[in-house]
Amino acid sequence: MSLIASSHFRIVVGLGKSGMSLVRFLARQGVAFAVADTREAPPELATLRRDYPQVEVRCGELDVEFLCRADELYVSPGLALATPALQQAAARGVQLSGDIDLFARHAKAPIVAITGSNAKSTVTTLVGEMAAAAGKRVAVGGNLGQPALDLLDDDVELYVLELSSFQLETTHQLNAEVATVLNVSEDHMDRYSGLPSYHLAKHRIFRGARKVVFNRQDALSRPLIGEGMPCWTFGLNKPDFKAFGLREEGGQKYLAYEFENLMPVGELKVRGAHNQANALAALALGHAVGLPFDAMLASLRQFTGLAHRCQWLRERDGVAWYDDSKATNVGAAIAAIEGLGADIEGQLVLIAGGDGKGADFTALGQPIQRHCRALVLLGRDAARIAAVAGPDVAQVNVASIEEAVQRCAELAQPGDAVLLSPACASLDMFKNYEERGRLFAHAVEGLS
Ligand code: UMA
Ligand code: ADP
Repeated sequence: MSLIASSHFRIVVGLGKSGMSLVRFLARQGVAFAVADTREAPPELATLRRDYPQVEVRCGELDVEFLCRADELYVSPGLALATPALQQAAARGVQLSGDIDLFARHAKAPIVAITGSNAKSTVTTLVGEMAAAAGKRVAVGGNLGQPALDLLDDDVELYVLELSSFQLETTHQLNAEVATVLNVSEDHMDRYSGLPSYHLAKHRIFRGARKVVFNRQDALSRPLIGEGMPCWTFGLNKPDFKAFGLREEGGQKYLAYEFENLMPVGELKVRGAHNQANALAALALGHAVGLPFDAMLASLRQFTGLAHRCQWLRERDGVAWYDDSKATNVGAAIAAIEGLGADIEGQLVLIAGGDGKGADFTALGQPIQRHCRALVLLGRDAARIAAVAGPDVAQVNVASIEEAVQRCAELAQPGDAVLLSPACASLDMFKNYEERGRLFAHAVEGLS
């Protein structure tokens, strides 16, 4: 692993979770590599120095001459490909790649690949649980948390990967058994020039796919595919051939495939129309890789949802409290407001605001006016959300999540629900969305 200029020399750029998984993988392969990170003290530096003391590491501003000693750079998802030093290295013939590309080259089992602006983690987890219930040795990870390269194992029979647009930017050929874009709405506009370039990144998931699944109610999720490509759709309307959707019979709504009812929607433990769409997407993906319906439906009946995704916390004085801290973009918050708003007797008291990542909040206006009694705003982009809410919804500005909870307790009436669904990233006030959700739940528990 010494630093030598050769046609087989790689540099791992970024030393977070993905970077460290690349280091472990390349070391196992016996490949020559070095590491770079723009930060002076990247999170995994101590681990690298302890476990791989022979690997050269360069921290701080990226040095183009150093990068050009490699034939391939594995760039971490957190680092924009537009970073000048990376672009200069690419212009000089260095290949830019990432952990998912490398994973795809080495995975021996079929891959279920899942992206979308929202619902990725939920659908990925569901498909993983369905596969396990069907008796498959399944490995689940990617953007969800465990880096893909750490999942590689010859015993695995099925990989289920959540992939972000950042990971897909560096993925040239994924060759998934089945790939899907669940939905596309604006996100990460601080990193993309606009929706078209974000959309392009997402659709790289279909490169080399053998089967596809898409959302027939979201045109931006639909891939350009040849005639012979096996393809299933999902949506909340009535399904037709090769389609999953909702059917009504005897006043009951059912999850359905083609013309057959599979199970009553009321048997799902997760709430809201968006979660019905997620269940249908998971069924479509599982079906595409041959999972039996009985195992898939058993998983759906048991699934109580992931933490911080429209998670029910408690009932107090006739008011239900929900933590949707993972709603870090406008599309996610709209799904939660509409899904929950249509489900309750009263109205919503919504806590929103944070780091908007350059988003346009206009689309939030209507759902807020339709479903919200009051808006409790915090964080950097609070005023931009206030501006789209209109004069008929009461608005309160707060400085902390604890104050938000106090104000919501005063504003909510019996039959209402309080919903933390910020439509923003948390990083202006919290370590991450989990911390925001945890502090919210703690304050809610603390209410007398
Ligand atoms: N960074 C630098 N300099 C570098 C490299 C990174 O400043 O040289 C900064 C980035 O700006 C970023 C942070 O470090 O803010 C983390 O970046 P990273 O690439 O080192 O991240 P990892 O620790 O490898 O985690 C990544 C994903 N993170 C991102 O894409 C930002 C994790 O998704 C993922 O779970 C993990 O790989 C394993 O696959 C997290 C995420 O926030 C949950 N994803 C975004 C999202 O879901 O919206 C896309
Ligand atoms: P991701 O991994 O894509 O961020 P999650 O499953 O973690 O997706 O859900 C994130 C947020 O997206 C949830 O908190 C909820 O507000 C919203 N959401 C969940 N399902 C959907 C859906 N089908 N369409 C739009 N928004 C959704």
